[in-house]
Amino acid sequence: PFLIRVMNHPKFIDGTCTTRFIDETPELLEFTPRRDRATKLLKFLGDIAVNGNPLVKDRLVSKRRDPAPTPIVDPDAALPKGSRDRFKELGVEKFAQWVRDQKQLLFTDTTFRDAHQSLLATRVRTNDLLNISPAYAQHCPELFSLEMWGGATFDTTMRFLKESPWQRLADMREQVPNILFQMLLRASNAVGYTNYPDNVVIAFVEEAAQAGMDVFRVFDALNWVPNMKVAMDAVINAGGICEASICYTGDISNPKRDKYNLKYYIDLAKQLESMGAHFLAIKDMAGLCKPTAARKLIKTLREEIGLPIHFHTHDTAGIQAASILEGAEVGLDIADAAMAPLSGGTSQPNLNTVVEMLRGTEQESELKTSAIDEIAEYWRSVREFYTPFESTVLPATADLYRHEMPGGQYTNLYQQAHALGLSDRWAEICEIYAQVNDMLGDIVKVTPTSKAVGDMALFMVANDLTPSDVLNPDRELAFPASVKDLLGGRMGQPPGGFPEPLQKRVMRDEPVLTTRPGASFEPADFEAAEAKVEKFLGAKPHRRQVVSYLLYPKVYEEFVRHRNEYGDISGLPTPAFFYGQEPGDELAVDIETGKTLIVKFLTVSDPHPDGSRVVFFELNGQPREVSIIDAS
Ligand code: 3PY
Ligand code: ZN
Repeated sequence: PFLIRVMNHPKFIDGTCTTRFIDETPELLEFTPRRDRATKLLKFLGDIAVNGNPLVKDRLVSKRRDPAPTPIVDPDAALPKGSRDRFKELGVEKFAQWVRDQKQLLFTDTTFRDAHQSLLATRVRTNDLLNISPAYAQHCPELFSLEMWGGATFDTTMRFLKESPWQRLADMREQVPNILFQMLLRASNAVGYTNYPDNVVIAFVEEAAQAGMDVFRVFDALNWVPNMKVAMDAVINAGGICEASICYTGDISNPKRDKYNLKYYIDLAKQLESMGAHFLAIKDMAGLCKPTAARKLIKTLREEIGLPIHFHTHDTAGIQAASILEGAEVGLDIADAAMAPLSGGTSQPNLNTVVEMLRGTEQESELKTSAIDEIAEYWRSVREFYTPFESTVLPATADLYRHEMPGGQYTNLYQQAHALGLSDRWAEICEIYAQVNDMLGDIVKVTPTSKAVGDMALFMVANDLTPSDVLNPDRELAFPASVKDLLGGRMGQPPGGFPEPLQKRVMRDEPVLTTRPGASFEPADFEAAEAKVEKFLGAKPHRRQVVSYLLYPKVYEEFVRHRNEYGDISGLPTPAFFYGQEPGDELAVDIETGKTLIVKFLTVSDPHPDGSRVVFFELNGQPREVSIIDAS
């Protein structure tokens, strides 16, 4: 049997809980009243015992049931000063200057966000992030930041894991007060797939900053600067660190690919600098920035602009560590990398080995080998929990440079193709993806534009359409909604606009936007949204809850429904969350200071005539049973 202490809100643990607590920690509004919690938790575990967790249905089974071992952390030791302390001490401008002036290559660890978004379908649970957080705070204060929020995580925490993204942020913040937190913000698309009204983007940024976010990496999926301004201003006004991105596509080392050439990127970077960015990110979402290109781009950026440069890449091609090293030699300030067990392939390059590769060089990192290797061991075990979400290994061939698919999309699109029975036509899908890009006039492909290109490619392959079939006005074709969004200008404008024949063909007589979408949207009605949320939440919502609803109305409502039924299940160990317990297994869940639930699973009865089964537990030594409808 395994016995695990499940993290609870540290403010409860350290006894600083006051009446102001709920105001400061609104994510707790989504908690159930205490007396119901045990019953709801048993109901959840009972349901898993009888019906299984639909999340892992028909998927490979994880064999790991033991907790992942964490490095030893002395809870009484003072935390070493880290990047966040320095930022607070210096203020943003001086902090950015410090980053630029110092010599070592700094690192952002992406394991908490992009690595599992790229490798494990963004399914890593808060509990697994929290269990290792204290070790980072103690042993890795030399990190520039932890990328741990934003991108797809906001949606997937609620949609699949039935967790509050706000609670994840607040709880990790408590555990790691000394290292900067970083998030990926899709500019006007916030953490969604389509442009939102400006007041939603602004409210989201304000709430994120308030909940503990420091560095906001802002990008627009078409590198369209007008679409970045609202989000960048919101970050600056909220006191955050504004890291504006240039999304890298094409190939600056190949003069034949001249749409996105060196001048294009430098001009873009200068615009972002003049808009008040504090840091500049090169966002190489598909891993296309070859070592020679990285050297040329980073060297020129260092000469042409005054901001620190942060390089993000995906290792899909297998050679991107070389791009980081080339960049480091010409003044790269910060690189993104992932802990070894969650690195490589469509994820980021390997943090542990890149750090070692720099030993003895002028850019040597101050990160300690023993500390990051021990933490890597933890992630190796954690990855074993997520076997159901491992994707088919898809080694990239040179065709990566043809289709230019982002790391996060590569395995995802393959899964979609598989679900449509098209996995044997994968190479063809990749080629059609490239042709769709050509038809669109060669655009930047990253969420959400990459989704539109992927949807169109699948649509064409599934219907055996060639590019000329698509343009043929005599064919009745129902184009995917994302493609209409893109060509209707609702994701913004690419350099040079969209090719007219395709745009006309897809949009027909429907209106096409050429101005900034956010400028023509009605502002969201927060009061009306608040009233709606209050109804299903059963309490007056905090602005964070209203923002969740405005970003993802259906997903948020369904999340609250789950929480009303089962309570907060984010503290359960991952094996129990996916598979329930074995008969005789015990687990311990701290629900608040001094209140621990010890849940021992005993057995499940045969079905009753009404289709229900009784699940027998011991709760803190007392027999308890719950009746669950067997859905099979
Ligand atoms: C996201 O938008 O989630 C991405 O990771 C894009 O690269
Ligand atoms: Zn990425």
